[in-house]
Amino acid sequence: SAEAIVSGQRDDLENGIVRVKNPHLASMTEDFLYHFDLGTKTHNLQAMFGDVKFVCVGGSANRMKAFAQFIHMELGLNGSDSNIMDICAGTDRYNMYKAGPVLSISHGMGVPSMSIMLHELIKLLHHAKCCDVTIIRLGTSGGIGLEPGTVVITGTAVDSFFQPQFEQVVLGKIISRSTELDKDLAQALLNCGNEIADCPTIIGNTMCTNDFYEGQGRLDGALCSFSNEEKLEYLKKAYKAGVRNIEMECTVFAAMCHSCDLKAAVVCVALLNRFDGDQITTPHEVLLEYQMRPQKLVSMFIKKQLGLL
Ligand code: R2B
Ligand code: URA
Repeated sequence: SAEAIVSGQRDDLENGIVRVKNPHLASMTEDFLYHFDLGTKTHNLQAMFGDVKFVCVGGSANRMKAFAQFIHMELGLNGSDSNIMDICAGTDRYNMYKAGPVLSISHGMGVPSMSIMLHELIKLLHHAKCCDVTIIRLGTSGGIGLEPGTVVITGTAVDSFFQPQFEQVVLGKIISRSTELDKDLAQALLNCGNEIADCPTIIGNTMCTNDFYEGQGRLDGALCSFSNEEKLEYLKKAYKAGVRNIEMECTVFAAMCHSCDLKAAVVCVALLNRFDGDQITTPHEVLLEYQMRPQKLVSMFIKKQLGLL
């Protein structure tokens, strides 16, 4: 890759410390992570985050708070899980919670929101000298040819053309980055899913789009420029390309984590089968149970990694 390892970052590589790929950072006297309201001058990031081994991210602030409370309980940590505070309380852009070695953060909806969060998160982990970190996105998605409630662990994150790449416009030019994810991590997560009752789990490709409606071939948005036949043709083409679910962040997540050598995985539950419709009318309680599936799966994985299972 054109992004060379600059001196200093070579040591980080050897120590397993989370790396950044930006030669300008080393010469900054202060780094303020604006959307977290955290900074290298105002906070002792190493003391606050140095022991983090697992970072779990997801779109919704409430769900990521619930996950922090859930994993706090699952890991048998001291103190009440209801005392978990939002570390980013100084801003309402993202919410962040810590339970022992697990950091739980919301990233909002869509690629731009995810990428801003990841720039600041990866720098935070780097400044805190965190080492051997695993990062997992826990999310929701629309399934293609799947029973609703199926958990999809992403094999390959692909764009709307089914390509394993993330394209970003930088200085008026398109930069393309690989969306490779960790194969062993995906397999280990699949094994966890298979051990949990009522948690159908598969590995499949996940398509990332920049819209929930037209961008995902939905007929029920405020605008729609295609027919039902054209929609089904596109979804069938996606299925043939190995795509099993659609969401809105996986490519940038995979690309940024891959660039910084972070072990990464995407675990999303499919809320509906897009061959059967577009609207999500499943009862609230059923949706809540579906959304617990990635959490239970990732909790089992973390407990195994920590030798608690
Ligand atoms: C899944 O769900 C959200 C849209 O409803 C989006 O953030 C995503 O990737
Ligand atoms: N999230 C998405 O992005 N698409 C869906 O269909 C469901 C959840």
